[in-house]
Amino acid sequence: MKTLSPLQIERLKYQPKLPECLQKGINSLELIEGSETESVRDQEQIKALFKNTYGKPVVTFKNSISLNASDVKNVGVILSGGQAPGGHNVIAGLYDALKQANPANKLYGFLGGPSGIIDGKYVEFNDEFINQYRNTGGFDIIGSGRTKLETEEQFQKSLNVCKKLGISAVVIIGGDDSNTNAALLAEWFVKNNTGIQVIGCPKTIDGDLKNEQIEISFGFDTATKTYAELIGNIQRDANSAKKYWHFIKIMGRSASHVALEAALQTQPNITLISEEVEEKKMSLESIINYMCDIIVKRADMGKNFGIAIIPEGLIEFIPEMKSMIANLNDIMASLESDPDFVNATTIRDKFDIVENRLDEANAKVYNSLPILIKGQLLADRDPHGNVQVSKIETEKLLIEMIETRLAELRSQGDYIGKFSAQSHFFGYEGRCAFPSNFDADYCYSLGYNAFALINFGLTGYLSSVRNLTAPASEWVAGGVPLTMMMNMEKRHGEMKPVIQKALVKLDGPVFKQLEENREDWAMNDRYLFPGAIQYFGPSCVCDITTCTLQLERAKSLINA
Ligand code: FBP
Repeated sequence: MKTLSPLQIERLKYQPKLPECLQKGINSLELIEGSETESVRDQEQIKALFKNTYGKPVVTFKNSISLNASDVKNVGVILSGGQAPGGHNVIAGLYDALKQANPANKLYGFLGGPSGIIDGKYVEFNDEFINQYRNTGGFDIIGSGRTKLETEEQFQKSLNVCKKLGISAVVIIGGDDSNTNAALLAEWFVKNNTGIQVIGCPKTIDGDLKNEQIEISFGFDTATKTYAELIGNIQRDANSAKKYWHFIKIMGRSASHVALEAALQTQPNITLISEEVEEKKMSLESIINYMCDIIVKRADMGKNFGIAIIPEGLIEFIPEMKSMIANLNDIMASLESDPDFVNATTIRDKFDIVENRLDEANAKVYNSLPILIKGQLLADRDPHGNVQVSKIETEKLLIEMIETRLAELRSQGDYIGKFSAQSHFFGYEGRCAFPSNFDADYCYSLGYNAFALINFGLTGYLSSVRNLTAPASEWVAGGVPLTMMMNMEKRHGEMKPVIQKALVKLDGPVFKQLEENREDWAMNDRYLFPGAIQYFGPSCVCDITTCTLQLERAKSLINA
């Protein structure tokens, strides 16, 4: 019986690339500090909440000829939130740097996400353990979880566990919400003179943890390549059978970065972008009309098939839905402990309770939705208070409404085609893929760099590796203060400090690329078939990163 696939065996041998400044070793680095920083918004409130960690400078590393001696350090690492390809390499990079700094250093992995540090569930890594996971997808090395770290009791318990293990630094690998946890924990550790540092690493396939210093979160590259492969395969099928419209919802939470990137890699007939829907205040009806217009025109050309890409978070951006969901979120927060709601025996009873509490206009919108969607909107919020958009079948909602609209058009003599739809949801297919060479290198560098930040005594920083469209040797390593990315937002009905999510910029080069081409792609089939991720072969095929990064880089060079 085989225990490893041929690709597993080959990927274990891959040596990830590091930026040149990190290649000379962890103990020969110099830290360059920039000027003081401010949070992106709500400066006074953020400063008051993060008295000890606010305003620190952005830092970068460069080589130093003098060797820095390194004291013994024990570090704990946590994988937090949804899986993203490359998480294992962050841990491998962190481990290699830590052992290189001083072989007596120890790395502990907290099990099952942030709850591991609270409950004291951990493993200690060694070479044999780490080596099995190099360049593999998934988070199964220690597991992940979505526990929110925010209460005094949780912080105190985490401190006790760190003290027991002699841990002087914690690395949290996560997205915007998890790095908000990292910022809160860093502040608490300083406030209480614990001497424990906290460093974050930017993870999430959603690509929404980015700003001027963080070009992209890890996992976006591999996940979008995986979805693009699948979309390309479906496009081939649609173009062969010529009988189905495929509605493909793509993971990515609120932001449409993943859907947009996958669309640029494949050139489908329709791509909805949530941020555009919001900006243009497109109602559900106008979205349906926009899609039907393309379906009807293609049918007139004899093409009763096509591909429509739908971002996961679309429903939250349709103005009437957004207002209803915001109202619903507040109501759901208050209903969590309401016995009538909790003990309601049928879903219809729950609908009634909710409808009676919604404002009149929002109740009307809620009531107009199919039962399936009404029920999905009542699913539990995640621990951060977000609607779990992955559980709302927007693709099915659109199909149902399009069928109704096309029937009306047919009865008016305005539609002569056949509409048969297939729905898909791509998310889990990409979150644990073998990391692309880009993600394997980027993640290893982020982990290695996280230890460099620890070695310089920093806390409340996010590991940052930039200049990502250049070869890895030219990447720039450093750190960004977490408070710099924060603002105040409503969560569970209360205003909280959180890392700001980066949405698709409608005046940015990535959206523009879609905008300039989508009319052509709608009618003429310009499908691209990216195929599977390549791990071996010419570097122009294997190491190439996303259209998003390349277009953003090209724009920044023009502006420079
Ligand atoms: P993170 O922000 O935690 O990285 O989430 C990524 C993600 O894949 C989202 O795209 C998706 O909405 C969510 O996780 C689904 O999470 P779950 O599988 O826990 O329901």
